[in-house]
Amino acid sequence: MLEKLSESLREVLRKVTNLSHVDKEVVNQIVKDIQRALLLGDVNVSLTLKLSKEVERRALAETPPAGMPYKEYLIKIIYEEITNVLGDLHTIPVKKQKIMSVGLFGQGKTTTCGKIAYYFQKKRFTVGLLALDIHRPAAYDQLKQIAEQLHTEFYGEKDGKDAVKILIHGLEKLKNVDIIVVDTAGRDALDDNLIKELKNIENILKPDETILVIDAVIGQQAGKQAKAFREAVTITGVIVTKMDGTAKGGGALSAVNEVNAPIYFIGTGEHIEDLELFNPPRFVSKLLGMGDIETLLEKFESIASEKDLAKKMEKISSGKFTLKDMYEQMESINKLGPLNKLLGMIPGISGKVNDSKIEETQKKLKKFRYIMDSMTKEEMETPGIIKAERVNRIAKGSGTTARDVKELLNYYEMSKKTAKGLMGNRKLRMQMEKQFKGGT
Ligand SMILES: Nc1nc2c(ncn2[C@@H]2O[C@H](COP(=O)(O)OP(=O)(O)OP(=O)(O)O)[C@@H](O)[C@H]2O)c(=O)[nH]1
Ligand SMILES: [Mg+2]
Repeated sequence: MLEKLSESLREVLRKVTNLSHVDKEVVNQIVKDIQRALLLGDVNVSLTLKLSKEVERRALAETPPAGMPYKEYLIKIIYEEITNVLGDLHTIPVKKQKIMSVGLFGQGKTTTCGKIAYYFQKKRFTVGLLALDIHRPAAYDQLKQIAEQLHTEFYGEKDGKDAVKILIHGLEKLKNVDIIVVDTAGRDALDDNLIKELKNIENILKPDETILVIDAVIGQQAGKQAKAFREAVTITGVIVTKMDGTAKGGGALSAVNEVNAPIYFIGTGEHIEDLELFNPPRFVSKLLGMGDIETLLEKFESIASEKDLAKKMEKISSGKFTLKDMYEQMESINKLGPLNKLLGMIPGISGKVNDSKIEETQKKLKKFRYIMDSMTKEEMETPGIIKAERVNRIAKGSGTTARDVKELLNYYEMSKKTAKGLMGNRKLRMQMEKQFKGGT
């Protein structure tokens, strides 16, 4: 992620670490290096200047606390100033609400609407997706497909011409869901028509959150665009997408400075779960290469503290282990992220992991997910009903083969037996139950 920006900033820090002495001249040189690093990473000029001047000012004015070498203090200042630009940690409120996405053509709005829906679904909210992109004919189908994949509510009018009318119908149709996520149209540039349309939608929808979706690939013009959107509607948060697809990303980061709204999430892939909460201090420590063991621990913790774990144990021990349970199990493994990414967070290991076995397993699990995404609720709860006809339908829907589906079913049978066997072991079971009950 943002390798180029990261690499050039790390270079600066390495230089600082190797300094034999620090004086005004040295600080000047370091500030110049920081400027070069930021500009290379597509951070815009005015932000680069602002940031580096502040580093310079502090480096010359402040004295490190007793016992702290000046070099380390300088690194701390650099870290703090970059973190400052990105703001504090803000997450999107977890509550019933209406969320509207805005952004230019192709930035990832529709995909991100699906990701947001999935995020809230995991938090046990009911979600409805509302398709208001009337300009791109395929947009309706794209969002509908996502809704089907997630089994969420959906409203749209395939050949509708009036976004406001669709919105009014949609609000009525989706009035019972907890969270409404609205997908809007993109454009090459923010023209008058789009502004008018977005304002109309905003007036009627009265969104709790209006999220600017901006991709990390966008480069220097990002700031200008973000500003234009901010002037049209009230932006409450930003999601930076395609963080996996660029070495620079400074453009998007500069844009955040323009909209004056926090980054809620970053998008790190095309798949529905590729959405990460954005934590500026952690992000910057990673960018600067200060091994991020904290993220790792927290992720593990969140999984261990799954509240309904104890309940699940009970279900499994009574012999009911459905595909849904297996899906959830795989999901919690998935939450940890790709194994190689995980290992990369451990200082010292970064970049050294390249295990084709890990990749193979990951691929298979991903395929299983696609297959299960194509099953109905009923099939997930009572896998016994999945016979030849259903197997074929599921294979078609998930873009796999009947053989893959059968492989999954075999895998499920095996997991079920393993789970049952484990639970049959009384001593082990009591031990686990004790651990889970005590741990939550
Ligand atoms: N690698 C990667 N690709 C992404 C991400 N988010 C979206 N994409 C891809 O970007 C492309 C455009 O995404 P859409 O969601 O259709 O973008 P949009 O803003 O709705 O586009 P329009 O409706 O045409 O304006 C698709 O191919 C997505 O799969 C991300 O975080 N990482
Ligand atoms: Mg779209």
